[in-house]
Amino acid sequence: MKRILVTGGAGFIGSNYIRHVLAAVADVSVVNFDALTYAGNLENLAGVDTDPRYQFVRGDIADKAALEALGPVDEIVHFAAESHVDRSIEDAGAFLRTNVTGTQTLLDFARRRSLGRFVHVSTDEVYGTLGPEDPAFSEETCIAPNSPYAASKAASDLLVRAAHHTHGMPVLTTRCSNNYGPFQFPEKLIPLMIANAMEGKALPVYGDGMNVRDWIHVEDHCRAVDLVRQKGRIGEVYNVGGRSERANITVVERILELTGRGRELIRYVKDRPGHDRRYAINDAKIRSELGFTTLHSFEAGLAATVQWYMTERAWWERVRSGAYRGYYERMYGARLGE
Ligand code: NAD
Ligand code: TDX
Repeated sequence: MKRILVTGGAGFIGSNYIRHVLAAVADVSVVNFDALTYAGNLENLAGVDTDPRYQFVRGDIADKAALEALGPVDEIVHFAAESHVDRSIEDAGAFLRTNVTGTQTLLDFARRRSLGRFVHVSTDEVYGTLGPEDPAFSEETCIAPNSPYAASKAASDLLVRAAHHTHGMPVLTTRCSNNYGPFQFPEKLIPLMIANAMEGKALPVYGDGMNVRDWIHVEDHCRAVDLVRQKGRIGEVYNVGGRSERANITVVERILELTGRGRELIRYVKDRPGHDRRYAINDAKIRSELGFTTLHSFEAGLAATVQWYMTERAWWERVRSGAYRGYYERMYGARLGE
């Protein structure tokens, strides 16, 4: 049985990945290593946390001693990051510490232990921005990050690349477009708009609302990451996309329809500084080399996601109120004597 160290497994994509891999692959177990920042929520793993193949360890990827204290692991899937662009514009400090120093600390740990595959989960934002007629980002597109978040992720990609070239480490990198789906923190566009619409609050649309993102359902991204973990070629980068480019305003209008609210909730607000205009992904490589396909259309996936936020209203209300932050103490604190 392979033991996978999943960093950032209490976040949006990491928790979906743990659910996916434990359900889809019989002979793996998972150590979820997560610092539980504001974005980490163990309630995302409710139900999975009783699986005997699952273990949670609270720790920081930039903390060498915390990593060293881990028991045996075979492979790493690295999701842990500061992930929100607007926060990086306010203060880039945590982004450098976690995304850059943390990734190097994790690489050093993997090298000391001579671990197997190290999958680095990156983003299409490292490629910068596109004009309306530009061809989509391929793996050959030059890195040109525009936000402190994207720059910190690009730095981590280069450190991962260097670990392969210098030390021969068995690394693989994925660069995915915008994810949506269950358990996404309601600071990102889609869950923020759904929650605000449900509460009858204003929906803040940056700039002219015509910025374009390529949306992929989080389950499709998780399947792609695990395909790369199992079958990807060592040292390679794989783009992952949803082939669903949409202008932000189109997404917001559809959320209003799905929640039964009107356009009067839309507020055009001051634009994000340095706001990337368009992301689009050329995903020919992962499709032709590894046979990847997406299973969710954006229309059906968005409708299902709105339905999830309606059914799981208690989940995001606890996030918004801050109540979710007590979960660790209740579940683990007493047992650990913390
Ligand atoms: P998220 O913000 O929801 O979760 C991040 C998780 O990492 C949290 O559980 C947090 O507690 C943990 N974490 C943060 N700093 C840590 C540290 N120093 N040590 C240990 N754990 C730490 O993020 P997400 O949206 O799930 O994104 C996961 C990964 O996927 C990130 O690397 C992100 O760059 C990448 N990505 C995200 C998207 C997207 O649309 N959300 C798209 C492409 C790539
Ligand atoms: O309130 C908002 N209003 C708005 O118009 C928010 C939060 C966002 N937006 C716009 C900005 C973007 O054009 O919506 C678009 C999507 O914004 P985010 O959800 O913040 O995502 P983005 O900046 O595109 O970055 C996301 O995709 C790539 C993730 O947050 C990253 O972690 C990932 O790497």
